[in-house]
Amino acid sequence: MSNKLFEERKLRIEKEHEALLSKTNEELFSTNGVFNRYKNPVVTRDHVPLKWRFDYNPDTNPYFMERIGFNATMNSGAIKLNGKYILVVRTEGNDRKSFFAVAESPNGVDNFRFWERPLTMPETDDPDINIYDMRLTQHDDGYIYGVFCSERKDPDASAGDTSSAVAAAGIARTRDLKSWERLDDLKSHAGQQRNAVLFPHFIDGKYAFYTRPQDGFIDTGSGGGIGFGLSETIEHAEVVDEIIVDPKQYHTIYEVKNGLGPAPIKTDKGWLQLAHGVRNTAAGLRYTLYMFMTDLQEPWKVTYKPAGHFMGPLKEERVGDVSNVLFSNGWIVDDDGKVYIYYASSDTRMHVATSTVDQLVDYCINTPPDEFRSAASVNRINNLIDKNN
Ligand code: M1P
Repeated sequence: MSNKLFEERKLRIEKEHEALLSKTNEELFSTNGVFNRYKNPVVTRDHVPLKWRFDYNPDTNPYFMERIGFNATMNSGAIKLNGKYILVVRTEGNDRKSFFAVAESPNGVDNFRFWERPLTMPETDDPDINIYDMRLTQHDDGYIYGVFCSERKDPDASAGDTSSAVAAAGIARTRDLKSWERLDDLKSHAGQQRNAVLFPHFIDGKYAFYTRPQDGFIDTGSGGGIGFGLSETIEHAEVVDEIIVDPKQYHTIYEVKNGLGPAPIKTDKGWLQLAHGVRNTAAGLRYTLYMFMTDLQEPWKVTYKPAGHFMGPLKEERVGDVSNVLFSNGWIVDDDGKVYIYYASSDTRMHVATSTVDQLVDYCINTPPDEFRSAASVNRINNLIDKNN
């Protein structure tokens, strides 16, 4: 028996969904000249396929209601594969659980469509409660690795404490982003781990990780910043010693904590690095993106580091589930040097900004470094004025 309401709703929802998915994006003019933002977000919760959300059977869903709701599409790993721009999207359901789902676009800036099903990530013997924020690395050993946060309840939480959690770096590998082999979580001797990133090359025949040691689940505590360490194997990865590459520091945009974004981009002047820095304010934590470069041979040594943030949340980016946050864990560099920076705003939706390797290197090398005092900042401005006169 036909159901008019079901048919009308289905038709309208499908039409609106298709219009969203096929909408053309628009590059915005850039006053700073370093990168260009785009008019529309690239992946939102409304992009999630309708077949993941609605029961299409009029007998069991006569009102054509959404059966499974989605809250956010955020912090996505990125890679170019078979000519497609691919995001491994942190997709979060209304049930607060995050999982990974692949969305691909023919041009990197619009028309992102999810693959048919979300990614099935195998569990370890100690199942994750929540998984998120995958960094993708095409490694010398031939595999694509996904390193992500695996969250579990803190086994030492006192009775009645239903919030305390433990963060570890989960590791999985694939060749096609479809079938994944789960490896042991990274073993670190420096507390909990989030924001761990696998470096693409062997160093002294070992796997190398950027890390972010932290004492607690939210607070990094004595964890000093973005770290770096080597592991003999990847199947049972263990970083025994972690050195601090980029320390957190008083009265900076990364005063409270920081963490590396995507795996770095190799250039002839060193590795381009994108990270997030966190400071506290009366309105809560503020997350911005910043950049630095590290040495080509010794990628744990910072060579250039512009003062302050590279990108901060602007306009509607400022509002969302966790407001005043920009977070990036994915970028793609094309053969012609164009860079697609994928970033999430306020833990809610995904955006893209584009630049080039040359512009980003120029930004890192020629933006004055931080000298950590107001007087030094004024001096820096006066130097530029003098140069311009
Ligand atoms: O809510 C902002 C971000 O908070 C965490 O990042 P960090 O460990 O650096 O504080 C993560 O939960 C991240 O997913 C989230 O976007």
